[in-house]
Amino acid sequence: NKKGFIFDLDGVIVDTAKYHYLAWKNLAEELGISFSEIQNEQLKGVSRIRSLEKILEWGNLEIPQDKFDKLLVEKNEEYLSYINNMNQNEILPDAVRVLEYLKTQNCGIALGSASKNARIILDKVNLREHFETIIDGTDVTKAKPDPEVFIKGAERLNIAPEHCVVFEDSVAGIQAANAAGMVSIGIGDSAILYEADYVFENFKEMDNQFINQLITT
Ligand code: B16
Ligand code: MG
Repeated sequence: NKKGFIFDLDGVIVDTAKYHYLAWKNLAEELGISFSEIQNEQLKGVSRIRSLEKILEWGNLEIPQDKFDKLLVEKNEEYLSYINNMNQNEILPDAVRVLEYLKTQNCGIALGSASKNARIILDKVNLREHFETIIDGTDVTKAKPDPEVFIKGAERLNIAPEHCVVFEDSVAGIQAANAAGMVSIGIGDSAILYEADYVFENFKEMDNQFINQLITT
């Protein structure tokens, strides 16, 4: 059976989480809401709209819809200003090695991201051609932890969900992969990503032997 591998973007392929953090922090502070890295952890993998809703909840603040929409635009503009300066040096360690190895093993490779900016980011770091198909925030109606993004990825790869493996850095994303019936692999802190089937600090810690085991079982 051919295996499918679905990669999250932010926090797995590139470290854009730090740019989301900066942009959300500035926005929160403008609103007089404090915002910590611990809270930022809860926004990883979460859609843009839901992220702003959460920040407003934390600050106990209600705002009219037009202001809400304006803040979303502002946040994205600031985020894009950081993205604009990105280059290939910002690809996370060994992500390309794993992508290239999977290709030599004839596996299906997809991107499954909540971000509406996924294609812009992949182009910035010159990785777009590594993915057979891209599912991003413009393709889904239900955000992670809903499995929609990964189920769509499996469909596009034409591989059954039980033959797919997901790499994720977020709690919501691991939950989405589990709900999709896929093997979930956390990239990051095992204390945070304890719901994953396996956790690696980063791709450097993942050897080809482990990948072969995923391909053959
Ligand atoms: P955008 P991923 C997610 O990307 C980020 O982790 C999350 O922090 C962000 O709010 C979301 O994308 C939406 O991003 O504002 O660019 O549409 O981790 O699913 O690749
Ligand atoms: Mg992520």
